[in-house]
Amino acid sequence: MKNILVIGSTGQIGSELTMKLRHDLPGGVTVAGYIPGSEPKGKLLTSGPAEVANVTNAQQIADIVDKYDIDTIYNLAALLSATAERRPLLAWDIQMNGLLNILEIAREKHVAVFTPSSIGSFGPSTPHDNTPQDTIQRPTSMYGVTKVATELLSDYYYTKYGVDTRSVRFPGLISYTTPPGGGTTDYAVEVFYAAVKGEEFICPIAPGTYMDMMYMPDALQAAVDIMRARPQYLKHRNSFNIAAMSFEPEELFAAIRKRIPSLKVRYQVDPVRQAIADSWPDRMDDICARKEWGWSHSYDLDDMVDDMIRNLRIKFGIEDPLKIKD
Ligand code: AKB
Repeated sequence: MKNILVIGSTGQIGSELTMKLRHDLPGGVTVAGYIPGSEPKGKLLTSGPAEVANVTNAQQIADIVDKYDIDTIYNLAALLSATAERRPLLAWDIQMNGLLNILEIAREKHVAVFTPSSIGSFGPSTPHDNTPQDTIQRPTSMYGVTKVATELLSDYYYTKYGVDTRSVRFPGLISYTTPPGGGTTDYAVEVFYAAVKGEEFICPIAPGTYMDMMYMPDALQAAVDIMRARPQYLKHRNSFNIAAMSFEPEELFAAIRKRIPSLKVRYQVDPVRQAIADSWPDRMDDICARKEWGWSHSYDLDDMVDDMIRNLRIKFGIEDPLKIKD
């Protein structure tokens, strides 16, 4: 992994993954791929090359691969679960036709491909507790349908053509750099913004709804480590369960209130997001990722809450009230 194209580099994962790859792998080039209207800004723009890279435009992607001698593509272009329910045809176009374009280019030009899967690849008939690596995957959302199909198509290109495809099933990702948009797990990010700014938080997910979650630094490390793993140890490829923490809204709010007691929450459950959340695992079993490529997480709930609050306060120039008292 030396010359890398990150498609979707201005999104929640891409904006941080691009910077990490540039920092951790300085010998090559990491190209920030974006679509017009979501141009990279600041350090993301100044620290390396950027190119328009629309997954639905195969020629555009092929040209970038040739221009920079790309050997690895991180294909992060996707509509998240709630948006995909509103725009299922667009979700299919980006997630499936886009993926097919990338896999064909990868086959012709010998490029490795990472396309994330998700807890969304599971459905109501999947065992919800300790969801095994290999189990029933019958999702009921368009997002889930595309994620299962992504896993299958990526494995197909590996077994049929030898394309080096690898992936992880991300939990809900919590981060402070770029907000997510249109996901079911977004509440677990949005509540931090409300807490730090002293605003009331309207929660779209009902109390008692458990979902897997992960802090962004762990997710980024997983995305790098899986692509650098020794292939002879990989029994699975697309896609590995990875887990870090599982909580329901009240547990998260209690952890935030330990640091910001004034947090106010009102529930206004969104039926679309709630139905999706109810169909997803409560917690996944990630033993295969641990055994096959040494996956382990660093952040638990308390570490993550501390770091999120500290960084959002810096981002918004808000003093820590406890520090002021000292
Ligand atoms: C979503 O909520 O749609 C995503 C995911 C878990 O894949 N964050």
